[in-house]
Amino acid sequence: MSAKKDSKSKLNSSKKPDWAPERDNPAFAVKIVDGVNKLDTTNKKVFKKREYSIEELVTGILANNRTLLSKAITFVESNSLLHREKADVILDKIMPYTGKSIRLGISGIPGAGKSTLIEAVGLYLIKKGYKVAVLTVDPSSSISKGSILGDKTRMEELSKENNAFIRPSPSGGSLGGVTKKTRETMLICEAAGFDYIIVETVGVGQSEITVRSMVDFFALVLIPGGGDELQGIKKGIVEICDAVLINKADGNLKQKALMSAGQYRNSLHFLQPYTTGWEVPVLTVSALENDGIEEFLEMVANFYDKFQKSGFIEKSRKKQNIEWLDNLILELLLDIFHQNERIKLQMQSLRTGIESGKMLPNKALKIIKEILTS
Ligand SMILES: Nc1nc2c(ncn2[C@@H]2O[C@H](COP(=O)(O)OP(=O)(O)OP(=O)(O)O)[C@@H](O)[C@H]2O)c(=O)[nH]1
Ligand SMILES: [Mg+2]
Repeated sequence: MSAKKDSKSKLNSSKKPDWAPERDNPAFAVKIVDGVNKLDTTNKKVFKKREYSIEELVTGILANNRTLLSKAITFVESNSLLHREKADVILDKIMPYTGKSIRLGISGIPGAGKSTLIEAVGLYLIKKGYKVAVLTVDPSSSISKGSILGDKTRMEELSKENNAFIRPSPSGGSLGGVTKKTRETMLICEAAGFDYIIVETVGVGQSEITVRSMVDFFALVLIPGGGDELQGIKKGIVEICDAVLINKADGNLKQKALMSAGQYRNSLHFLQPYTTGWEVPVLTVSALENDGIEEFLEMVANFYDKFQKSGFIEKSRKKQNIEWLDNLILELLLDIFHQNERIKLQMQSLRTGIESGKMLPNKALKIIKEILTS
């Protein structure tokens, strides 16, 4: 430090700690300098986050630039109106570059090994020269603003790969909000050239239905033993999947896994497959030991081969987009409804009327209709 600077930083003695020597002393190793005055930024470099233009972000996405890709996704995930507008422009511009990825959904009970499986699948695909993006839809994050998937979604080995991109669920907002953001993030990742987009979700609520409606191939991960009821999953989820994977088929669970697979094969026999013309396979795999991963991916490739040629995938994606629009309309209408000042004024008394038993819901609805149409 120069002598000039030293003299500048001489502290008023009242600010010095009592252990500091009266004068600067070369034997004293610690030099006392002024603290940073947060408000005084004159003559100091202020590091501001660089703002990127929409064009820069779009070019960055198309070039698979991770910094710009993440930045664009932050706009999609943000609840700010300004960011929303930016996200809409970005989505508009990247639209022509979307639709080329294989979209896989992986659902299953908590702890079934979904993340471990996705990591094994991702590493396998990367070795084959593909780019893989992993997104998660965590229903808990919309309720508790935390994430039950949390640390476990890190997929440490996969995240070290240059050709992998892992994005955990955005937190906050309704499940509808989270899934809307995931759909948009998926499109951005497609434009960025990821060959596979894998979406992980816990199959215990509503989220698996919404994930089903944004992917082409939906796999359910179960563990050896126990029927649907024992595994805490809803019966319906088996009906919407394209494959059942009995994971943890290793060590002393292997035999049990093979038995469970047999049982699932039998019961699936009586179910109508979600994808017409596809017989839902039941595979035993071990994500931990990398066993069955190749077979699983071959099966996915067969599925694509068959249904891309037949035009089914394209048709199904169009249908999904219409469903997406329907959901957005419902959300919009609900929003307009709750923002209506006259409705706001009436709702409390209508609710009280119904709760006290003095009014039936159909009477309340009639009043609401009158407000909306008058
Ligand atoms: N033996 C064995 N254990 C496994 C296998 N796959 C995952 N596990 C273990 O199961 C536990 C849960 O694995 P995760 O991959 O975090 O499971 P998950 O389904 O993603 O869990 P959530 O995201 O919390 O629902 C971990 O301790 C894994 O090491 C497997 O093939 N065999
Ligand atoms: Mg997980």
